[in-house]
Amino acid sequence: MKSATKDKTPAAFPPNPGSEALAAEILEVLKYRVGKDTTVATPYDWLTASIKAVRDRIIDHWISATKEAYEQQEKRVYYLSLEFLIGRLMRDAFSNFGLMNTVREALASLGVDFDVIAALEPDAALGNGGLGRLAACFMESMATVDIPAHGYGIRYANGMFRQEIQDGWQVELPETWLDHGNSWEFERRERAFEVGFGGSVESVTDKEGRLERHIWKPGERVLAVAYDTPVVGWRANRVNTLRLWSGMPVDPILLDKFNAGDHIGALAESNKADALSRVLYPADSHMAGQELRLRQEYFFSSASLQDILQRHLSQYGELESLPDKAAIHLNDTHPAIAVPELMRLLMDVHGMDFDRAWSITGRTFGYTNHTLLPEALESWPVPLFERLLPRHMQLVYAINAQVLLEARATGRFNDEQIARISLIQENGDRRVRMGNLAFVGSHSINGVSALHTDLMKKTVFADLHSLYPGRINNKTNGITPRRWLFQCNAGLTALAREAIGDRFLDDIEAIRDLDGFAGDAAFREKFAAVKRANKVRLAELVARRLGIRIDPSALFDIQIKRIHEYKRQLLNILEAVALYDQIRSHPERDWAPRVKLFGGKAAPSYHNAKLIIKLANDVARVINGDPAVRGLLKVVFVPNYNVSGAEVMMPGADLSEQISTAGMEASGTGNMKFALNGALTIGTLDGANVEIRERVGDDNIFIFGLKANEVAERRSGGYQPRAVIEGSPELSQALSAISSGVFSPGDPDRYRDLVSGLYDSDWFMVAADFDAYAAAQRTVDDVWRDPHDWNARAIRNVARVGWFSSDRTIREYAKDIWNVPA
Ligand code: 26V
Repeated sequence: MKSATKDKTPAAFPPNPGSEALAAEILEVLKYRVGKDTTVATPYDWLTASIKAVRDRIIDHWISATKEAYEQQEKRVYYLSLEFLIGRLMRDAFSNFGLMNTVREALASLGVDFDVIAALEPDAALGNGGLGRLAACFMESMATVDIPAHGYGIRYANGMFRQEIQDGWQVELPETWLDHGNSWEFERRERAFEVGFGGSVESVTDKEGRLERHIWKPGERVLAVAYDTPVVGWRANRVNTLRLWSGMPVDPILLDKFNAGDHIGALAESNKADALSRVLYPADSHMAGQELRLRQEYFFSSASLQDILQRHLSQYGELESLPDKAAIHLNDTHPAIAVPELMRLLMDVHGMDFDRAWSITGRTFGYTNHTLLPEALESWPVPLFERLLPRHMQLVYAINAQVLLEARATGRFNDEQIARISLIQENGDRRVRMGNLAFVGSHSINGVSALHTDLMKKTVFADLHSLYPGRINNKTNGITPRRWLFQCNAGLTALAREAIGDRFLDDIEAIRDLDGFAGDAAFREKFAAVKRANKVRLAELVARRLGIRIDPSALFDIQIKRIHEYKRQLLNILEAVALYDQIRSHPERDWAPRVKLFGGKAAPSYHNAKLIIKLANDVARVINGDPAVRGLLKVVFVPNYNVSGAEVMMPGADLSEQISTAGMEASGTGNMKFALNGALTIGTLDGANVEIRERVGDDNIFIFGLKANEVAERRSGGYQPRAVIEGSPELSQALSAISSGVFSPGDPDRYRDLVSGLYDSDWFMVAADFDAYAAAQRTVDDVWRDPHDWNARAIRNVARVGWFSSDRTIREYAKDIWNVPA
């Protein structure tokens, strides 16, 4: 038997060819695979040649890892996710392979600047935000801790939209990341599976008329074609596969229709297939109920399961052992349709009975919940579900019957509770609850922070938790230190190596050794110099993109994440307005110069979120144009925030804004990235902030505001925001400035709904937390005025957040959920 912990391979990179040999390889690729010589090669050609030259070296490791998993009959992990927000891959792969400097030198010897071509690589923005980025960090960590794993998702031709700000408003433009090809991927035409939709279900009976099995006869079929991208772990310990499906028509053109003159109809199937992998839905907070979205979910879940079963069958020849050899993980409910799909494949295609299939299914799946927001919980109208997936509808009913039978048998649940356990929501229109489906089909259901997991047990899943106690468990999120420290912050990485040696490169928790240096004046100086260089880099980005000059000696206060009311960018903007007013009223005071930076995308249909972006830009325009606060306060909205933007913004931050309404942010992962790069957090006791405070210590974080239970109490106990606002002169003043058109001259009504929303309901407790937030910001100013103190606290943050590594998170999944060695 293999031990639960893998033998630690020695900390070394694969053999390095040296820059001369690598330069020769790049030239060879340029000539024979790009078809160019150096005199005509464009920067894109150099990018392609560099990637492919290194990719060739990766392939050997990729093949050997795959072979080894096969020969050793290792259990594999399959991570099903509708989103993988991987960003750029070149730095990741080169640096994990230990070839970063070699490639840089090789290119320099050919007269090519690595940074110039690196900037040309498009972000693979195949995700919305936290959930998608977590999937990307997990893929890298699974390769690093040596787990044989495959990620499965969709190869969207258009990922997350590109955000432009026009006259302060968000405008969405399509992002065509594949325009110059994608040198990382391998198309696998031979790896294609048919996926059906619609049609009808036939029952087959035996000679005695007993039901033998069901056969689904879909009315439509499409092909899912695989595209594979290698995922390189740290020191190339292992190379895993991210397999993304692309939709293709079964028949590219219906010739009979074409010949009959129906040229549009002849291409209809082709267009339908294409639509499946055309766009990523850009909303992460509202369940829109679009048919195409359900089609996408089934498309990739079905193709992935067919692939998994085919691999298992070809290796083991039977399916009983599936749970011992495969752990299939559902990243939120988006692939929850995989539960009835596996049941269908086991029963209808492979002839198992319900009980056998149900036992295998439950032992194979695990499910992670990423949000408690009721409007984000997926449910599909029964009529739509039934029309698109008639056989799955039958199976959902069959599963539901089984679950409700179990629940009733306990004698512990009343009708109301039974109704909440049911997979079918019966009040209003009938809907299939995907969260309940994922829950009952999995042996493990996990939350993403301690607080969130606790709330899952008490709220959405209270009844299911009572029926199946022990299934819910916590796995606090993490981030990969390779991308979020080594690559994005070379300065801090070098400084840490100089101070504490290289151990933290392989075990990020060893960065704890920096803690002692918080009291070392010389080290603090060097640390401050690194931070300053990162702020200069960020200031250059702001100058380049916006033509705004920001002073790197000011406090850089940053809130970057999706725009959502619960994340409370509005609270931050209101504080900026109040501070602006204060500085104007008391110019003689010793104000700490501050730059407030914002970045983030709003779902295109999310009206208030888009209005918040406009407000941030309106406020920025007025404040930045007012000589009375020059040098003391600036506000900047950085357009098109994405992974590459984060890689510059995180290291350049002094203050990290993590100010969601307590109980609403499942975890947050930006909070971890900031802290690891030496920013102090101002935040509520929400999500993983709670655990960050436990680790960095109360003195090294600025916590304010209502706690989750207090928010719940206020909401149920007649919270009156109007009275709260009237009791806060600063907030009243800020709101009346906004209402009177100070920031929207000529259109004073622009923010009427936003402001009246605060007075009349304030669901997100902006008013309730405002004074505490403003006071915490003044404490921040006080600490900032003492740079020694500030830097010491920042160093302690870096030293103490190694635990929030996705390596640690993945090892917990491996041990507690997947039962694989790591
Ligand atoms: C939900 C929905 C709802 C239906 C429409 C499309 C759609 C797309 C995505 C989502 C998922 C939103 C959930 C999410 O991103 N949660 C975030 O997960 C992070 C990783 O666990 C966590 O750190 C953040 O706190 C949490 O908001």
